[in-house]
Amino acid sequence: MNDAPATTNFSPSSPTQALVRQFGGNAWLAMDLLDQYRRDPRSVPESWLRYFQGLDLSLPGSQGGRAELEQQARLLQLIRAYRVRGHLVADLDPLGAPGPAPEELEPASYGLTPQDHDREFFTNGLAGKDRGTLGQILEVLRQTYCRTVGAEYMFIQEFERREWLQARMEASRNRAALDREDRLRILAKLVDAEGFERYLHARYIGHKRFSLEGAEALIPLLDRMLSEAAQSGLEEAVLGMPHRGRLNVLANTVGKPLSRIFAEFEGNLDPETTQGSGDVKYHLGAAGTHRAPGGETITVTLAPNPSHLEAVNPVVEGLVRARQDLRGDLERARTLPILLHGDAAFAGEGVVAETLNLAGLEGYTTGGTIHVVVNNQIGFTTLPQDARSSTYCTDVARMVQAPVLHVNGDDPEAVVHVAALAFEYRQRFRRDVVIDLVCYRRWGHNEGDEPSYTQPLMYAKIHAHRPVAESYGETLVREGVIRPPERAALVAGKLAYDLLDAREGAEVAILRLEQLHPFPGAELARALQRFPASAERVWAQEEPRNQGAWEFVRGCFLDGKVPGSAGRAPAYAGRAAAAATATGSHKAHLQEQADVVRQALALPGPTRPKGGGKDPGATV
Ligand SMILES: Cc1ncc(C[n+]2csc(CCOP(=O)(O)OP(=O)(O)O)c2C)c(N)n1
Repeated sequence: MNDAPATTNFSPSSPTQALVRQFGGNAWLAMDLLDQYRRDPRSVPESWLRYFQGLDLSLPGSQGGRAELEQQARLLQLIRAYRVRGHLVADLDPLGAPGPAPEELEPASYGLTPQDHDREFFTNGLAGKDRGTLGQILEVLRQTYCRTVGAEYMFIQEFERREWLQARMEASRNRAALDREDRLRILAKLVDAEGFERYLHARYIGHKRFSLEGAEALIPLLDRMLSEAAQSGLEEAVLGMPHRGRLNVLANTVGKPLSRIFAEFEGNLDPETTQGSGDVKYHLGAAGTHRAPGGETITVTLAPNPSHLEAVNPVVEGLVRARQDLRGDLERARTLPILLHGDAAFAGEGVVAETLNLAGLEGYTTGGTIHVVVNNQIGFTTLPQDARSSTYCTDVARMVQAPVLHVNGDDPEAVVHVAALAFEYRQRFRRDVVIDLVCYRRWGHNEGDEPSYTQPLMYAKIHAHRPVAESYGETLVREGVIRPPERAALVAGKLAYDLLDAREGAEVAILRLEQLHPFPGAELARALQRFPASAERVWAQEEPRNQGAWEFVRGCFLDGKVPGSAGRAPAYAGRAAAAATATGSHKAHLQEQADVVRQALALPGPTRPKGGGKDPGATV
């Protein structure tokens, strides 16, 4: 834009609008020149002098024109304020509402009033457009920066990285484009995450498992990140993580067989630990294969770690660096380090900063680490305000100019969006990036602690808060993605896993009843309220009909211990009555087991053995 156009080709209703219409994305350059022209007409090149004279000879003295220009400048400041500080009012905490908007995010602070709502401004490329009304501009900004994703990236000095993130986030409004299959996969991962913890909770009462509950979105997050990596042809991801959710990641991300995890609960104690504390299972590593929806695979390795929080970080970097060097992966594009952290540990442990500091050093770099902070807003019994001086637990990462994507763990679609964005950023720029998964901790630090003693208010909220699998499932029902389950299968013990495995395509909800005494009648009634009154209910068990919990559960329904069930008991799906606990033939046992699953899920299959099957006489 060296020379001005020969003529103005419009009627100049206002100088700003005139320049925006004529120059589009370059209008700001013309505005700068106009500014100069106003101060001293002789300071601009001859062609521009003529151009501005042709535009409107009265402009330099025109009060209306000056006010308009100033307003435009303030509007650009407002856009910048949202990009810098929008995260402060984003809806990030599943347990609370965002705080009030600071003054610098109020349009009024920029002289803009509701009357300006439909007025068009120059935006300089917001969401890929150069112009928009104030209403449209605010909508883009609030959707992108103030919903369930909060982005900190404007401190990045490198223009290209900042622009790339900005363009990606604003064009998508920080939301993933997901089809039905994607959404079903997210739901399945949430259900797997929750189901795993619930099973351990009931089966190994009082055992430490450092539950992931409250942060179940971590499982779809890792699923999406690893799927992106597999689709991009990466060979391996090496993970390092602390105790929180480790068993869940081993089971649902790395694919460690459940039988091995359960075996470790049943007695494998580490003789090295104090009094054989049973912590060994939180220190073990494992390797497995992740399969993306399209079938692509990637090796996933979880590094073993000691109890010392964050000590595994440089170890993972070393493992990755060695693998990259051995593979001749000089671009550091085929092996990906992923580090998981707790919020208190990320802010408090010096080794975090030390490891971040290695990221850009030629001798140590691994081409960018993706950090995921499982931010349950508490460290043991310490709340954030007593644990750190920074606003966010992730602030240390700003030291290396890593962008930070805060995301509400109760919005799994936003979570998978930031997972994909972080991966794409890492691959493109080979730099560290941080996801702050804001969530909560449903139980105590470990399952032996009672957190209500120290955090009564927080835990009153948590007790009333629904698991994300439930709320997301309801969202999908409401949006017509899935139909509400027509029928519910009640089940106890490990049969639930056989049902979950076989459930695909069946419109059956599986309710695990993991406590039989005292009978949780009120809780069960609440769970059953989610289904239509006409929905069929089935009690499924592995034991023969005259054994197991069937008679007891049936009695509880008939005796009115399940409010609202009006004496209506579930039907029976299981084996026929028998004197022995099992047939004695492995083959026959497996056939029977498959039949129990089919009955419970109302799937087509062979006729049931005489005396077994659903019990239509259960309704009274
Ligand atoms: C280096 C080190 N310091 C202290 C501890 C003791 N410790 C174990 S868990 C924990 C709290 C961790 O909180 P956070 O990082 O938020 O993780 P969360 O358990 O909440 O997921 C502490 C201080 C430790 N294991 N290692």
